[in-house]
Amino acid sequence: MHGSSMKRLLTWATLVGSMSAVTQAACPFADPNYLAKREEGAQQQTEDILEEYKVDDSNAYMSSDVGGPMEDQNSLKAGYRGSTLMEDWIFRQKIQHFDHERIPERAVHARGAGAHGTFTSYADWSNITAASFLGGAGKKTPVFVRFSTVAGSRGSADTARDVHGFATRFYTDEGNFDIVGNNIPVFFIQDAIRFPDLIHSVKPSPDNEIPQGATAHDSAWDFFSQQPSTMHTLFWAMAGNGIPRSYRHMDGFGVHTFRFVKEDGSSKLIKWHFKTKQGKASLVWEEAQVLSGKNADFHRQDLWDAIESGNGPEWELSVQIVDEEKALAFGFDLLDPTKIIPEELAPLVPLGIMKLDRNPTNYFAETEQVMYQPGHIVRGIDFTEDPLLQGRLFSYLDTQLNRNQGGPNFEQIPINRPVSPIHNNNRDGAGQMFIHKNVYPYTPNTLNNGYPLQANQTHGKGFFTAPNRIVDGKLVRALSPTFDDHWSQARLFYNSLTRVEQQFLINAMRFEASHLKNEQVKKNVLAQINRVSNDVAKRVAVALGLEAPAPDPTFYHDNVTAGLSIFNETLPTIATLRVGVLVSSLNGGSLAQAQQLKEQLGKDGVVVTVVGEVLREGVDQTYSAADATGYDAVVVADGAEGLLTGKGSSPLFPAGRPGQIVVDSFRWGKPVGAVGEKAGKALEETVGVGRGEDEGVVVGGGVEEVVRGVEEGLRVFRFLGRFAVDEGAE
Ligand code: HDD
Repeated sequence: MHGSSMKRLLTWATLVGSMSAVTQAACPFADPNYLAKREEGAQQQTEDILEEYKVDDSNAYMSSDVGGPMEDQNSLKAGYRGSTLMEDWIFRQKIQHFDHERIPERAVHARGAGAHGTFTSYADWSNITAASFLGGAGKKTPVFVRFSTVAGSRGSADTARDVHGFATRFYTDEGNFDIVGNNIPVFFIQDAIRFPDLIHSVKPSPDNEIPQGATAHDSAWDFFSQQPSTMHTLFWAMAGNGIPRSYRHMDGFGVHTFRFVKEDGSSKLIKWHFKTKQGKASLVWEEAQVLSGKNADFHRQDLWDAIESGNGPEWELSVQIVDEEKALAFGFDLLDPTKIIPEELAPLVPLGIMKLDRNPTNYFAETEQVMYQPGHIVRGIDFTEDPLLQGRLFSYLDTQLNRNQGGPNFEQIPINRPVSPIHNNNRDGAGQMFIHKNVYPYTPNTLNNGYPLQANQTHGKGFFTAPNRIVDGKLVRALSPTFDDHWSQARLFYNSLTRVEQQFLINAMRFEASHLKNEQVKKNVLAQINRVSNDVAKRVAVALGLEAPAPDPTFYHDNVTAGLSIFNETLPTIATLRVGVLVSSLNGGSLAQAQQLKEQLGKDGVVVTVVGEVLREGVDQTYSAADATGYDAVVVADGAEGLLTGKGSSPLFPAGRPGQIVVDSFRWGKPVGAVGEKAGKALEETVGVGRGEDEGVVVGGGVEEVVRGVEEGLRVFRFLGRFAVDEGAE
């Protein structure tokens, strides 16, 4: 038995022992089954908690929904050519089921992908929280994480520029705990009552449903510019955070300030951070746009493949901790979800590690039916009065009712069930899965000896809210004046980026604003950006052919903070990154070299795809299917030079495709390499630079030199020197 589980059992046994002296009959925890079930919950930790619900069709005969055998797949007719009979209930059952296969897609975050994994606590954190999943070194808790984009519908492309959802469920031994967060630590609005307005403005136009999964339209920017609380989040989304390289290469945040509550009831304010162990990385915008067409499933595919290859992604779960009295001490309000706490003011305390290592068995049953709620908290964690969070506590519960066709039993769906036992007086409802034996489903009762008893902190570990929390005040329908500054932190974010990232952000704003038709909206947008930075406003204005606004300096400052740039650190691992090796399928030497490259790069977990004119042994993909978006780096093998320069044009692939793969890779800042003199020369001709002339271009050497160079290049990930920056940019 796991050490901490043993300790847990002892603790509970001791508790039960002492309670039995009080009143044996009235104590639910004296029930040996209760303990066994609870312990079983803890034991299941690393196992597949859904195993018992899985259906295995191998070696089975087909049966109807009520278990009778089904013979064939023709409907029952009056004669071979006759009409179908109403009495054909097999037909009716099958078609009826099909007609009801869909549940409403999520109103937001409809597009997503999920995976199972485990959270392992680094230590016993009872000095800061009573949350049991943080209660021991090495303690393991199963998790299910769903990543998503916000605006697009269920079939939209993964790489649309958007905030990304990062929702995590911990199946703790004291119930389900969800962190329903994003990959951006702040949010657009400060009061949940404005959420429908935000979403109506970013969703497609109500008349023609255009554009899908994109904010480049008047209504979104009209709202952003009229609701300046959006500025900070908007700046994050316009930078690389809106277009991550993969779900694995982004951080996650709980966004709101929450509370940690200790056994003694005392509490502190906290913010949740999931820090990616893969390193942060982002696509470049044009690449993301091409990907939307070439591979709309890019992110879900990446997550799936990484897990299947045994390289499941990891995140370190950390918190920033602040004393309750300091909620206003930093010059902004910790209840305001548009603010970060700069790491210099409250360092990250790493609590444990989360690893995702198992793909779902069934997308609908798991990823589509998982129903997260910020209201799913466990003992030891509490809310704050953040008005955005408060509103979410209603919205998610309500939305799950809608998604479960009005039935209240959605928590009984396998992916939503806790691993701890459920005992309460909630009854009936559509799709009730439990058969309750208790015929006295009310509290208080004497007829069932008081069961199920109400828990309290001594018996059954009761509280969900910090006992010392005081909430009072006069009724006001307004936001706190401490929420008023919408620009200083947007500027802090901008100041903290590298120069090229700043340019990417400006380019993104130019792209979005260029799609605006209404002149007044454009001017309003510039006015808001100008409150953050005159530099940004001027540079966006130039592209729009509008006059640059005069500085509006009230919120200007030169402060920077750590940890916000995506590009200023190298990646800690290159495992699972993808390299395309371009060969000529007909050239044996080229193929042999590709194998060498594959073996050597494969040692570090890099995934190599060999691309040739036709599929044959040693060739994984054809040029007709290949594209620069499919790889993080490309290498031209000896023998492919003719294809690259276009001399070897062929009907087997679109004109110029091999050269285009190299050119696009180079333009998008990826490492490119070529083995040997001839391939090296062809690569130089194609991208216009040769050995030593550009970082990240490795030409002419042998296989080993190219492998080394490409690996170094992958760690850098994108060579920012290749991107043009506005002349005179500050
Ligand atoms: Fe939300 C889904 C994250 C504000 C209402 N939200 C949803 C999901 C994520 C977030 C990750 C997808 C969960 C999944 O994968 O199933 N939402 C956030 C964050 C917010 C936020 C980080 C601000 C800090 N959301 C927010 C507000 C409201 C909602 C203010 C409503 C007042 N969100 C919803 C929803 C969704 C949802 C309509 C759609 C599907 C669902 O809940 O389960 O209720």
